[in-house]
Amino acid sequence: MNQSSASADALRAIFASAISNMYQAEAPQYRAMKALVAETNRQCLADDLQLKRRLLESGELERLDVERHGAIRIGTAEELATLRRLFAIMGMAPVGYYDLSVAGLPVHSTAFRPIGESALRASPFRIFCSLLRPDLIADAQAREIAEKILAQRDIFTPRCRMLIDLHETRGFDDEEAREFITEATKIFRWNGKATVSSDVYRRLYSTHPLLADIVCFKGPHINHLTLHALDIDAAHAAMMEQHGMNPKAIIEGPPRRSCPILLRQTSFKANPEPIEFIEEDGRRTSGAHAARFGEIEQRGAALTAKGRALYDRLLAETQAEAPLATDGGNALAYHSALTRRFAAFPDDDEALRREKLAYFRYSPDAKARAGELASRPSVDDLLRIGALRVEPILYEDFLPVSAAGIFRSNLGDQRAEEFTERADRRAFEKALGAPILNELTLYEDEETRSLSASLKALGLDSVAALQV
Ligand code: OOG
Ligand code: NI
Repeated sequence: MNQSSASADALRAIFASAISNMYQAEAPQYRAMKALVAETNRQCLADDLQLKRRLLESGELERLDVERHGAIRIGTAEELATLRRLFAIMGMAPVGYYDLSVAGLPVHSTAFRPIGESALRASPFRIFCSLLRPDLIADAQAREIAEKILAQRDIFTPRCRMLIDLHETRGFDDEEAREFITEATKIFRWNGKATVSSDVYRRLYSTHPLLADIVCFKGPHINHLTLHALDIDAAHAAMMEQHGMNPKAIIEGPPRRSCPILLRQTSFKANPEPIEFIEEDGRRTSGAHAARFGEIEQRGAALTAKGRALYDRLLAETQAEAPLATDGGNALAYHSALTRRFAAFPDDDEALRREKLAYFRYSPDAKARAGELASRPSVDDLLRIGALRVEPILYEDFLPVSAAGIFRSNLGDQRAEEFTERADRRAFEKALGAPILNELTLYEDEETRSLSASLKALGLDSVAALQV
């Protein structure tokens, strides 16, 4: 066998582009949003030549139109465990545990994503993956119906399962790599032919709209893809102006800042699409189902646990002060409360670093020579004389409150139902068959690694050479 030369990074990039093409063909609304975002990004670049140069130099310009993430919802532990093995082939590992029970959603989630700067640069594509939690469905009869249907479906083709096994034992040749992408993409396609009767659909929908979306179809269709907006406020405004786009009233996450933090995101809302049921007597009847939408995001610095606690507190204060109405009618009041509360969050890189609110990547200045340095300089000394440089590490993960907001605006669910918080990370990991990586550890490791490599490059081999 001739081993395929396609790396995990290359497979992920090809997969992301296959998923994008498929979703654009399936969802014209998304295609329209993609065109609109490309246009606002173009505007942004025309207005800010410095930004354009920076993106050009980092290679980001050519990847601007590439999707940053997609999302799926799955029904069983077996589906999750097999998806973990499938995504591993494309260099995507489960990072972060998101408990969505707090928001009244009977799911918990992780993100399958690339790890490390070079992999993220090669292709940033992630899949936000939510697993149904039958234990949160109070209606025992609905739960039973759902579990029975899920037990009967196989979201993978036999060939797909075979290719996963094959890769784990001996890798792919070129033909198998190509086939793998085709088989993997198929899992996530839209199929408007529900596998259930209209009665069963309605029964599950009235129990929880998510239950119907997860259970009634052949597989876990992509429910949205997400594009990078250079200026998310401008892109959101453009979505508001576009006739029939129907965007969410707000941008989830922190307010606009000069030093962006975490993740800001917004979406247009899912529209009902025609589907077919299969009735008990074999007749096909028609119905409608709203599940699929499009999203934009803009990312900023990854926060430390301390920074994240501050973010969570300010966001909770905002929500207490100006609870967002389900129809988003008070978006302006929400927005002004958000801006006011977040004035308490330092908005310059140096303060974020000094107060240990965000993670930073260090790099040495090649021109600085060890001889010019004080004998036991501190990191601050090195920064002051320009021997060390820092830039915030980008946040590559998700935010549970934002995710809940995105879910909610797309479920057509008007009930303000709340479950009590019932995180169950252990159960998720058991289903996954592997531990979930901790995102904070990844950022912290990267910060530590970049600092020690920089010191080494400056001839300050160990931390002992530093004043602490
Ligand atoms: C996932 C929503 C979460 C995000 O960007 O926070 C998400 C879903 O609706 O299935 O994708
Ligand atoms: Ni999303």
